Amino acid sequence: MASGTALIYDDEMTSHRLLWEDPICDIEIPERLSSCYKNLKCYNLVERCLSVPVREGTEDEITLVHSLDYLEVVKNTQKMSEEELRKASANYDAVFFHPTTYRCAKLAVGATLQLVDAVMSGTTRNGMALVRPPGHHSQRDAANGFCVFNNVAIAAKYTQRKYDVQRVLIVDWDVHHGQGIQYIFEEDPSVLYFSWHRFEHQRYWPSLRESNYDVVGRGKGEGFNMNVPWNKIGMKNSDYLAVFLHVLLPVAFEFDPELVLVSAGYDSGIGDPEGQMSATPECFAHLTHFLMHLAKGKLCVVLEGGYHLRSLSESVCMTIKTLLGDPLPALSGEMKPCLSALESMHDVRAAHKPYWKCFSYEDLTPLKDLSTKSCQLEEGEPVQTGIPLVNQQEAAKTNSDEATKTDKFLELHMKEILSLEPAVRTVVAVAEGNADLLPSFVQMEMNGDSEELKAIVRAFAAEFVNVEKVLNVLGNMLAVLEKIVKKKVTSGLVVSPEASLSSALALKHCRNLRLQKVLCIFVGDMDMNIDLDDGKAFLINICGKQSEQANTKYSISLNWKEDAEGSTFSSMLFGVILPVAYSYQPDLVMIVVGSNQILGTNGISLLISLLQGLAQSRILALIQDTEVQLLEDIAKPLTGDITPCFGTCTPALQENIHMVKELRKELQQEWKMLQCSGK
Ligand code: X5A
Ligand code: ZN
Repeated sequence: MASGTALIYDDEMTSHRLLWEDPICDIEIPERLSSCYKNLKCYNLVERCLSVPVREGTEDEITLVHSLDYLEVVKNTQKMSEEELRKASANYDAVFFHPTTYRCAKLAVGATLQLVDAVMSGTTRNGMALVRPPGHHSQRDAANGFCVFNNVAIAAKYTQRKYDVQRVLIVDWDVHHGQGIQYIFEEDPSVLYFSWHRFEHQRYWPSLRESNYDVVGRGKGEGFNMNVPWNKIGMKNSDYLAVFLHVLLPVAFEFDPELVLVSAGYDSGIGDPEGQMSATPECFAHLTHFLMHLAKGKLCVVLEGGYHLRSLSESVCMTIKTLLGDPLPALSGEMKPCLSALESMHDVRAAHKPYWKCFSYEDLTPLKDLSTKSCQLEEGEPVQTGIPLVNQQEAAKTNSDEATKTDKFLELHMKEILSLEPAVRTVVAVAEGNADLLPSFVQMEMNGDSEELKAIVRAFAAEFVNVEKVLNVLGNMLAVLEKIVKKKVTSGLVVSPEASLSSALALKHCRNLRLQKVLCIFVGDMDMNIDLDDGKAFLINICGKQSEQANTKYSISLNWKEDAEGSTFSSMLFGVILPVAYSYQPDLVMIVVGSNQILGTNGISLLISLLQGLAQSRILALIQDTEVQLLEDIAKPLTGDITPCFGTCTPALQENIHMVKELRKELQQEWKMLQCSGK
């Protein structure tokens, strides 16, 4: 299995720049690239990546997407005077050419292909290419929106040719619609294109009818184009998360791509003058983390937009840290999607209901008829850009005030979220009896004979103190728990024949350690004697047996029928467990795995791996079984090694579907991240 993260960057791509005054284009500056690289160095991330050199994309590669005529047009800009460059630029919407533009655009293509080669050949697991000019607006015959060649679209076609890949997923989290990518793959079912974008009922650039949610692809490609329009500015972490959980991820797992490409624009981040959204840098860590679970981890992130230098460079760092497998900072902010986001989510889910099994069981009220004029521009109504045209000076001043405010905010915010991070990503383990059961990559805990901890164990479970072995395991477990809480390590794994007893003791000790919120997840049928009354823990019980207990304020039960690795497992994961977990915002996740394996090993490792988005990746796993395979499947994701192999094609089980539906209905008021409709 491939490991490591590739980073592709070259200073030369900073030579392309705007030579004249143009208030629309003057945000696409060379410093966008250099400030990202500088910040990566500052976080010591450059030396942790495999540095891959750039190359030029060849004419054959460029013409996988673009016409020969257009290639000639761009080529000809090399020898133009400034006056001629101006004229050539004016042929397109929001574009500028420089004598080095052709060279840089070829490097941007080549850098992207180098990344794809590193990942597809298995040299690295994933990676990021920092490129300029960006690509997603450019079309077969046209430059558009600062974009010259469509780097990501070319990469998708190139991969399909060279590596005989059937399915590629493109996730476009740039705040603009990558209409160029949409046009290129509109009729192609082998490339699933997902884009969210500032839309404001078609009032925001590029103001296209075809950016709306009801445009789903054509011909054979019907259902393989997903547009999520943002009709309000100020979208937050919870809005982005909700769209991932309820729109993109269910479809992406069902599509089961062999490669994921990200059109990674960070103009969807806080402080950006174009996007006007509010997502903080760690949000991009979470988006990246989710995507790392697809295509066996083959994830290529390619820079598109992003115009607030601080926001852009912090978000890029968060993306690369996550690709490297670092623990994730907790997602900040109130976990409640706004009404406008809920409406967009409802609409796109309804539009895609005919094409995806994951939506086919949902009650989605029919769509509004968009052929009516309701959302279209009035004749002659001005198209809005990021900066309102009225009173430019005033606007420029407010914008720069805003930008400085965001700078200050981000400085504090990054300090805060990164100070919470454990020094290293380590997993500490405890096994009763023979330690050789555990995979070699975890570190053993030997402090269990601390008298202080033993006293706690004795006080807790007097009837077991005569069993020396149990006393040791429990003492060791408490030592692991303390290390996690004190941030000496990230996560821990404890094999205990008494998982139920261990979990009760662990939870009690969490209270001693003053943890406010512990998310407990029990998998398998086992006795639970944990005490939930003080509200400092929340229990999700995944069990095969029908439990008599009703759901309460502090616990829910998921009665799961038979093996759940198939399509319904994803509805439980993205439809219930993760929304509840993210809404709860725990300080620690404790997962207890009983011997009755109802999820299967793949299901367990996927669950554990995804839960690392919570509680700064602090997870204590308690395992009753000593089956070596299970231990590995649990230990591996805890080390940041994501290798889930996820079956998708099992038929949905009606009982499970029904259970998930009822549960969602029942819990939506309390757990807002479950919501995915404005109705
Ligand atoms: C790549 C990108 C934006 C163009 C905006 C023009 N382009 N108003 O973010
Ligand atoms: Zn953009």
